[in-house]
Amino acid sequence: MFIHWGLYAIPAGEWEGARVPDIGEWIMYFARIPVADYEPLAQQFNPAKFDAAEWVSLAKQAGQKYIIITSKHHDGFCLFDSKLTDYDIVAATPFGRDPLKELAAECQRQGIKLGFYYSQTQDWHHPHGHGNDWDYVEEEKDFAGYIEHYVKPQVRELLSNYGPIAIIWFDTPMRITEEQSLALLEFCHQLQPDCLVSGRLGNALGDYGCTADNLIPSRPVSADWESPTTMNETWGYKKDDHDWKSTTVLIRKLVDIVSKGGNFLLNVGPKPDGTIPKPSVDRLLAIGEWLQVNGEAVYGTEPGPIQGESWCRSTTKGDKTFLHVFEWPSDGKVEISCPGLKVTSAYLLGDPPGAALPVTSNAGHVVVVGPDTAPDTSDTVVVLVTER
Ligand code: FHN
Repeated sequence: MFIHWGLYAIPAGEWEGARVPDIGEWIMYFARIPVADYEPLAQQFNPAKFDAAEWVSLAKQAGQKYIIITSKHHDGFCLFDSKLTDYDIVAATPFGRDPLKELAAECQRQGIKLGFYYSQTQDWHHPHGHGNDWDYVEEEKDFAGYIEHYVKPQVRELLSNYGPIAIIWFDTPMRITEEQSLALLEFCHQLQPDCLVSGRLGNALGDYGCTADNLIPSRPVSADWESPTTMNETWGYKKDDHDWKSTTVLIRKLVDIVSKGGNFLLNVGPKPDGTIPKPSVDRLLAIGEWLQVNGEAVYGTEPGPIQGESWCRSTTKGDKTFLHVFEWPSDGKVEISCPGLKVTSAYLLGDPPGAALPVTSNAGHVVVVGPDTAPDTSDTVVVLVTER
């Protein structure tokens, strides 16, 4: 679960009565809002309905295995208690609590990993951070000093005060130099050797790769990678964005990504009151229900041998190949050509689970006969037990 939450949830895509196009968390940039006008949003930030236990439990019900939350996005507002600035949730808002502390405790309690998004280059509030050229003059900025005396100490706080952190998710590297990226990478590893550093640290450094937003590669990728994905068109909450992807689309994205060896980092943009929008909750719960039945074909699997078909995807684990059928054939006859694939038996993971299906397997041509109508219109998983 990716969580984009910050002051931008208050304007929610609208500034001075006008809609601001594009992604919600960029409102300060797109509307060129001066720091002096944006900063006071903090006085309104009072998410009384925020409940860390509920968020973590939702992620778990959705079948998600890790949470990444914005500790500081490009607007510079810190969603954690930082000694480096007063522009943080504890010092600057009536809320006065540290949600990252509460989430860290809940993640420990409920047994799920926690990571922090941190915008290392862009900071539109800090006079020396990158990106704000409407309040400050880019050429006059001491970017190196900002990295050394602000970014690093904040990263130290994040990796010292919240227990074990699974991932530090840097983003939009832009002007960061190779030397600065490398120093940050080593710094994170010194502080928490088991913490992964995202590939958006910059300069081709980091512990794993990340696709562009909402992008899925066309073929399997053998390195470790992740695809960050929105449920609608924005990361941060926008009240007028109702362009929700359907549950079927999201399940198929998850499966497409896993069938190519990646992780799905699916975003929610909570509201300023601390609640997660209902369309997001509904989709997460539906994905979780699908995973309850079909999780075996997702978790801990590798890309399967059948690739490049539009109607299906495949994953594999041990002696099983999981065929994910998106478009179920109208006669119920599922046919695959896959050289070398020798199938000894087949069954459905779902409805009715485990019942053997008639199967023939000749020289890599496999035919499984299932029901006439799709058992699951999003993705029916046929388990092919193979000869090893
Ligand atoms: O600029 C950000 C954007 O606001 C959002 O955080 C996404 C998430 O992957 N990353 C950047 C754009 O790629």
